[in-house]
Amino acid sequence: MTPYRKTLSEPQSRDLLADIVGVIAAAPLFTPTMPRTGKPFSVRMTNCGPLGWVSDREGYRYQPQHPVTGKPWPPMPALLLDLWAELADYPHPPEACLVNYYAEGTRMGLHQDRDEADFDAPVLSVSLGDTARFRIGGTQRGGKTQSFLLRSGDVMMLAGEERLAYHGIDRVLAGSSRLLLDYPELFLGGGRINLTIRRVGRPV
Ligand code: MD3
Ligand code: FE
Repeated sequence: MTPYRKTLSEPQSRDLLADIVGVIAAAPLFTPTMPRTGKPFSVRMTNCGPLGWVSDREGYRYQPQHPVTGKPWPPMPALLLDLWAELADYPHPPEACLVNYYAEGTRMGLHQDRDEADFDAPVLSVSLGDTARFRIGGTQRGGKTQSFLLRSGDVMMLAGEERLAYHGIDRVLAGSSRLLLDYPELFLGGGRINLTIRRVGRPV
Protein backbone atom coordinates (compact mmCIF):
# COMPACT_ATOMS: atom_id res chain seq x y z
CA MET A 1 0.00 0.00 0.00
CA THR A 2 1.97 3.03 -1.24
CA PRO A 3 -0.20 5.87 -2.51
CA TYR A 4 1.27 8.28 -5.06
CA ARG A 5 2.73 11.31 -3.27
CA LYS A 6 4.25 14.66 -4.14
CA THR A 7 5.02 17.83 -2.20
CA LEU A 8 3.98 21.45 -2.75
CA SER A 9 6.65 24.12 -2.36
CA GLU A 10 6.52 26.51 0.63
CA PRO A 11 5.24 29.43 -1.53
CA GLN A 12 2.58 27.19 -3.12
CA SER A 13 1.53 26.02 0.35
CA ARG A 14 1.33 29.62 1.62
CA ASP A 15 -0.74 30.70 -1.40
CA LEU A 16 -3.06 27.71 -1.02
CA LEU A 17 -3.50 28.44 2.69
CA ALA A 18 -4.43 32.05 1.85
CA ASP A 19 -7.08 30.69 -0.57
CA ILE A 20 -8.41 28.39 2.16
CA VAL A 21 -8.57 31.29 4.64
CA GLY A 22 -10.79 32.99 2.01
CA VAL A 23 -12.93 29.84 1.78
CA ILE A 24 -13.37 29.84 5.58
CA ALA A 25 -14.32 33.54 5.53
CA ALA A 26 -17.16 32.73 3.09
CA ALA A 27 -18.05 29.32 4.58
CA PRO A 28 -17.13 29.20 8.29
CA LEU A 29 -15.82 26.03 9.90
CA PHE A 30 -18.65 24.03 11.51
CA THR A 31 -18.71 20.97 13.75
CA PRO A 32 -20.27 17.93 12.08
CA THR A 33 -22.18 15.50 14.30
CA MET A 34 -22.68 11.74 14.17
CA PRO A 35 -25.80 10.34 12.53
CA ARG A 36 -28.42 9.16 15.10
CA THR A 37 -26.46 10.07 18.27
CA GLY A 38 -25.65 13.70 17.38
CA LYS A 39 -22.24 13.29 19.06
CA PRO A 40 -19.88 16.01 17.74
CA PHE A 41 -16.85 15.09 15.63
CA SER A 42 -13.57 16.42 17.05
CA VAL A 43 -12.55 17.75 13.63
CA ARG A 44 -14.12 21.02 12.43
CA MET A 45 -14.77 21.37 8.72
CA THR A 46 -16.07 23.29 5.75
CA ASN A 47 -16.11 22.74 1.97
CA CYS A 48 -15.56 24.45 -1.35
CA GLY A 49 -16.70 23.54 -4.84
CA PRO A 50 -20.25 22.91 -6.12
CA LEU A 51 -20.95 20.28 -3.44
CA GLY A 52 -19.95 19.84 0.19
CA TRP A 53 -19.99 16.87 2.55
CA VAL A 54 -22.02 17.32 5.74
CA SER A 55 -22.98 15.04 8.62
CA ASP A 56 -25.76 15.51 11.17
CA ARG A 57 -28.46 13.44 12.91
CA GLU A 58 -30.06 12.75 9.50
CA GLY A 59 -26.91 11.10 8.16
CA TYR A 60 -24.00 11.81 5.83
CA ARG A 61 -24.57 13.47 2.46
CA TYR A 62 -23.27 15.91 -0.13
CA GLN A 63 -25.29 19.12 -0.55
CA PRO A 64 -24.86 22.43 -2.42
CA GLN A 65 -25.28 24.69 0.67
CA HIS A 66 -23.46 25.32 3.94
CA PRO A 67 -25.54 23.72 6.75
CA VAL A 68 -25.36 26.81 9.01
CA THR A 69 -25.38 29.82 6.65
CA GLY A 70 -27.50 28.18 3.92
CA LYS A 71 -25.23 29.80 1.31
CA PRO A 72 -23.63 27.99 -1.66
CA TRP A 73 -20.08 26.76 -1.01
CA PRO A 74 -17.33 29.06 -2.36
CA PRO A 75 -15.46 27.99 -5.51
CA MET A 76 -12.56 25.57 -5.37
CA PRO A 77 -9.15 27.32 -5.52
CA ALA A 78 -7.55 27.08 -8.99
CA LEU A 79 -4.49 25.32 -7.57
CA LEU A 80 -6.69 22.39 -6.50
CA LEU A 81 -8.40 22.16 -9.90
CA ASP A 82 -4.93 22.20 -11.50
CA LEU A 83 -3.69 19.42 -9.19
CA TRP A 84 -6.70 17.29 -10.13
CA ALA A 85 -6.09 17.88 -13.85
CA GLU A 86 -2.41 16.98 -13.40
CA LEU A 87 -2.78 13.88 -11.23
CA ALA A 88 -6.26 12.40 -11.18
CA ASP A 89 -6.34 10.72 -14.61
CA TYR A 90 -10.13 11.13 -14.53
CA PRO A 91 -12.01 12.81 -17.39
CA HIS A 92 -14.36 14.98 -15.29
CA PRO A 93 -13.72 17.86 -12.88
CA PRO A 94 -13.88 17.41 -9.11
CA GLU A 95 -17.09 18.53 -7.40
CA ALA A 96 -16.17 18.83 -3.73
CA CYS A 97 -13.20 19.76 -1.59
CA LEU A 98 -13.58 18.89 2.10
CA VAL A 99 -11.59 21.17 4.39
CA ASN A 100 -10.82 19.50 7.73
CA TYR A 101 -9.24 21.48 10.58
CA TYR A 102 -7.38 19.56 13.29
CA ALA A 103 -6.61 21.61 16.38
CA GLU A 104 -4.10 20.05 18.76
CA GLY A 105 -5.48 16.76 20.10
CA THR A 106 -7.94 16.14 17.23
CA ARG A 107 -8.10 12.59 15.86
CA MET A 108 -10.09 10.87 13.13
CA GLY A 109 -11.04 7.23 13.63
CA LEU A 110 -10.59 4.56 10.94
CA HIS A 111 -13.30 4.84 8.28
CA GLN A 112 -13.97 4.31 4.58
CA ASP A 113 -15.05 7.11 2.23
CA ARG A 114 -18.05 5.73 0.37
CA ASP A 115 -20.49 8.60 0.00
CA GLU A 116 -19.39 9.17 -3.61
CA ALA A 117 -21.04 7.43 -6.57
CA ASP A 118 -17.98 6.49 -8.64
CA PHE A 119 -15.11 4.81 -6.79
CA ASP A 120 -13.15 4.85 -10.07
CA ALA A 121 -12.57 8.54 -9.36
CA PRO A 122 -9.55 9.02 -7.08
CA VAL A 123 -9.42 11.19 -3.97
CA LEU A 124 -6.61 13.76 -3.79
CA SER A 125 -5.44 14.85 -0.34
CA VAL A 126 -3.36 17.93 0.51
CA SER A 127 -2.02 18.55 4.03
CA LEU A 128 -1.07 21.99 5.44
CA GLY A 129 0.39 22.85 8.84
CA ASP A 130 1.34 20.42 11.59
CA THR A 131 2.50 16.90 10.72
CA ALA A 132 0.00 14.08 11.33
CA ARG A 133 0.35 10.35 11.82
CA PHE A 134 -1.89 8.82 9.12
CA ARG A 135 -3.04 5.18 9.33
CA ILE A 136 -4.24 3.07 6.41
CA GLY A 137 -5.32 -0.56 6.16
CA GLY A 138 -7.14 -2.67 3.62
CA THR A 139 -10.74 -2.73 2.49
CA GLN A 140 -11.87 -4.82 5.51
CA ARG A 141 -12.21 -3.40 8.99
CA GLY A 142 -9.88 -5.11 11.48
CA GLY A 143 -7.15 -5.99 8.95
CA LYS A 144 -3.48 -5.08 9.07
CA THR A 145 -2.71 -1.37 9.02
CA GLN A 146 0.39 0.74 8.52
CA SER A 147 1.06 4.32 9.45
CA PHE A 148 3.15 7.12 8.03
CA LEU A 149 3.56 10.86 8.51
CA LEU A 150 1.73 13.46 6.44
CA ARG A 151 3.64 16.75 6.46
CA SER A 152 2.75 20.24 5.36
CA GLY A 153 2.57 20.40 1.56
CA ASP A 154 2.17 16.64 1.11
CA VAL A 155 -0.18 15.67 -1.73
CA MET A 156 -1.43 12.10 -1.76
CA MET A 157 -3.58 10.37 -4.35
CA LEU A 158 -5.85 7.49 -3.36
CA ALA A 159 -6.91 5.48 -6.39
CA GLY A 160 -7.72 1.91 -7.33
CA GLU A 161 -7.74 -0.54 -4.39
CA GLU A 162 -6.65 2.18 -1.95
CA ARG A 163 -9.72 4.27 -2.75
CA LEU A 164 -11.77 2.02 -0.45
CA ALA A 165 -9.11 1.42 2.20
CA TYR A 166 -9.87 2.08 5.87
CA HIS A 167 -7.90 5.12 7.01
CA GLY A 168 -7.70 7.70 9.80
CA ILE A 169 -5.54 10.20 11.67
CA ASP A 170 -3.98 8.87 14.90
CA ARG A 171 -2.57 12.17 16.08
CA VAL A 172 -1.32 15.61 15.13
CA LEU A 173 2.22 16.57 16.19
CA ALA A 174 1.64 19.98 17.81
CA GLY A 175 4.16 22.68 16.96
CA SER A 176 5.70 20.81 14.00
CA SER A 177 4.88 23.54 11.42
CA ARG A 178 4.72 27.34 11.54
CA LEU A 179 2.48 27.66 8.46
CA LEU A 180 -0.86 28.17 10.25
CA LEU A 181 0.60 30.56 12.85
CA ASP A 182 0.08 33.47 10.40
CA TYR A 183 -3.66 33.27 11.20
CA PRO A 184 -3.92 33.13 15.02
CA GLU A 185 -7.52 34.38 15.02
CA LEU A 186 -8.53 31.32 12.96
CA PHE A 187 -5.99 28.68 13.98
CA LEU A 188 -4.98 29.33 17.58
CA GLY A 189 -1.82 27.36 18.37
CA GLY A 190 -1.44 26.18 14.77
CA GLY A 191 -2.85 22.75 14.00
CA ARG A 192 -3.41 21.03 10.70
CA ILE A 193 -5.63 21.45 7.65
CA ASN A 194 -6.39 18.60 5.29
CA LEU A 195 -8.06 19.11 1.93
CA THR A 196 -9.63 16.21 0.05
CA ILE A 197 -10.66 16.82 -3.55
CA ARG A 198 -13.35 14.49 -4.85
CA ARG A 199 -15.72 13.59 -7.63
CA VAL A 200 -19.15 13.08 -6.05
CA GLY A 201 -21.54 12.11 -8.83
CA ARG A 202 -21.33 9.61 -11.61
CA PRO A 203 -20.78 11.53 -14.85
CA VAL A 204 -23.70 11.24 -17.29
C1 MD3 B 1 -7.64 6.81 1.90
N1 MD3 B 1 -9.23 12.84 5.87
O1 MD3 B 1 -11.63 13.62 4.92
S1 MD3 B 1 -6.55 12.47 4.19
C2 MD3 B 1 -11.44 12.41 5.08
O2 MD3 B 1 -6.18 13.88 7.06
C3 MD3 B 1 -10.16 11.93 5.64
O3 MD3 B 1 -8.16 14.72 7.22
C4 MD3 B 1 -7.99 12.50 6.52
O4 MD3 B 1 -10.00 10.78 5.83
C5 MD3 B 1 -7.38 13.80 6.95
O5 MD3 B 1 -12.27 11.54 4.76
C6 MD3 B 1 -7.08 11.70 5.67
C7 MD3 B 1 -6.00 11.13 3.25
C8 MD3 B 1 -7.09 10.30 2.67
C9 MD3 B 1 -8.22 10.87 2.13
C10 MD3 B 1 -9.17 10.09 1.52
C11 MD3 B 1 -8.99 8.72 1.42
C12 MD3 B 1 -6.90 8.96 2.61
C13 MD3 B 1 -7.85 8.16 1.99
C14 MD3 B 1 -9.90 7.90 0.77
C15 MD3 B 1 -9.67 6.56 0.67
C16 MD3 B 1 -8.54 6.01 1.23
FE1 FE C 1 -11.55 9.67 4.79
